[in-house]
Amino acid sequence: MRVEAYFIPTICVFSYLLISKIHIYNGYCKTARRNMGTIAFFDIMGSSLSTSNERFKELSAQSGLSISSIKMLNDRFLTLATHQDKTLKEPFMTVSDFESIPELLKNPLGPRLIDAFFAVADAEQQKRVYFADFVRVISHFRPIDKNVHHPWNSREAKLKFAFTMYDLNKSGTITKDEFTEILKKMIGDNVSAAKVDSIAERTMRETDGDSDGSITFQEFCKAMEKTDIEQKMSFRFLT
Ligand SMILES: [Ca+2]
Repeated sequence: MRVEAYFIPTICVFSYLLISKIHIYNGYCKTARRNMGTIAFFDIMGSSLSTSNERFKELSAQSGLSISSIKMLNDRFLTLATHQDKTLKEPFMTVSDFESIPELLKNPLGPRLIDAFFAVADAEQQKRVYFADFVRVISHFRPIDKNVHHPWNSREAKLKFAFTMYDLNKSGTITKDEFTEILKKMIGDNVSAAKVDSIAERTMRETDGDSDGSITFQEFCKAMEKTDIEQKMSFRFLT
């Protein structure tokens, strides 16, 4: 098996979980919104209709997501965010909001998935995920637009996101221990410790270009060079 294959399953697990959850919720929210009426829906956001539209347009330019996808994500976000910043009048999510999603708790990679949301700019420091952070993380799973550049939705942004999943202490490099920890969670208890170690050993050998014991983002990109990350990390419905 090619070495980058071991980096891909995490991405698949992550995206599958996240997206399927949104699918389920999308159906639910459509019904809820129909019941509440559009105006009530915007009232919940704590901002006027026109402010919301302006903001959605901004997020759309950054992420490449369509306005309707952003509205769909907003529905999802509002059902999850139980906190409100009183000054900004903006809802935000904390770790406990993410932990209230049973599918995330059940998944062995759950804590990593939650971490990924807090790894985006500003969110980590404040331990808060605002709607823009939420959109930013999800937009990594949108197919890339070849003609227009969207900063949150490029090949590099996708690779960076995948890299962050393995860089547990956010030092900017992946060590063998970090890789082993994720690998164990991915392939479960059915594989012997010796086998896990030999996979980790081989992955490090083939990815760590200068053999200094850790994988930099550049080395990671090199190993993923031939990987169709656009295809592996994209969901056609997320437009
Ligand atoms: Ca290295």
